[in-house]
Amino acid sequence: MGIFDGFISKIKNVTNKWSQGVSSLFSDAPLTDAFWEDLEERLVLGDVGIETAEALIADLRQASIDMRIAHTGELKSAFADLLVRTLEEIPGMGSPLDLPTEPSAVLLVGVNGSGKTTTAGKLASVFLREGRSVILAAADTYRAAAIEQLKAWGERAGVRVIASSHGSDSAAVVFDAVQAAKASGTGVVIADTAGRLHTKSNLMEELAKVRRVTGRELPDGQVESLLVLDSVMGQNGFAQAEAFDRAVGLTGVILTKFENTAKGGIVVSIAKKLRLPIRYVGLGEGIDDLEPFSPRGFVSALLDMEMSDDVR
Ligand SMILES: Nc1nc2c(ncn2[C@@H]2O[C@H](COP(=O)(O)OP(=O)(O)O)[C@@H](O)[C@H]2O)c(=O)[nH]1
Ligand SMILES: [Mg+2]
Repeated sequence: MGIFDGFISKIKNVTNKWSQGVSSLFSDAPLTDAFWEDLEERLVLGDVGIETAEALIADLRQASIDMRIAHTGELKSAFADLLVRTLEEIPGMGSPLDLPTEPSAVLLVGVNGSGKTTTAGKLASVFLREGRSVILAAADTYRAAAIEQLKAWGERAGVRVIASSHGSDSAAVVFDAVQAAKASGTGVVIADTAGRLHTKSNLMEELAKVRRVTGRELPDGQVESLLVLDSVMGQNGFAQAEAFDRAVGLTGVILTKFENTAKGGIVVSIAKKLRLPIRYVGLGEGIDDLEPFSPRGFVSALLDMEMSDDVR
């Protein structure tokens, strides 16, 4: 089994009206201006974003001229290649986190409800399966319920949770967790953080402090700052990305609730606009519902076609 098989079979099971609509545009119909308009509309509806859609179409139009293409169906594989190239151009896209040097830390940031706490539990389980030791850090100290929620995930996954009392300093919690990992010489600390927005600047200061404290304890290559992004929010979620990036220096994205989106083009706009690799995709609420993201798997599901080198 390849590492991406789970992702590919799970997204293929999702009835996705958007992808059906996109792939049905490629048929034995002659290539006309109407095709380009329909394709652009489909891409924009699917959350690819207007600028990104226009850029993709300009490239594909050029390919259609170069290749003297007469029917839309003949463009399908060129479009698939273009999408794969657009995604794979981002370093790290299509490979799960490798964190070769331990101890290391993964900070999960994002707005309330995006899925950080759930993802912390799922990611702990992924790392355990890789044979790593994991410590969860309950750095969302803002709500008592958040600490309890993470502890429950810790129990489910069977990993230790470092927590402090409600209202305590979140950077201190992460510091303690990193110390615990250092003491054993191995392990990955996964830090769940707060996402409240109504005190936004305080939140960003607090996150920046968490990142600084972690950075004092571990070198850059051993710290990942991942934005946990709700697929259903689509491009609206991008507004926050910049602020989180300023606070913690984002190194990647985990896209949650992907099974619930009728779109999916968000994947392409993350590559084009945020220029960040998608490391994992959340496909449900259970502990095993986190899969490494595969650009080729995504494109083959979107366009309903087999792609060679699917699973590397
Ligand atoms: N369907 C689905 N629900 C998810 C996924 N990830 C998280 N959730 C749900 O989203 C809600 C908010 O998740 P939570 O982890 O508490 O978000 P947080 O506020 O960012 O910590 C919960 O009901 C989760 O079960 C996912 O990949 N798919
Ligand atoms: Mg939470």
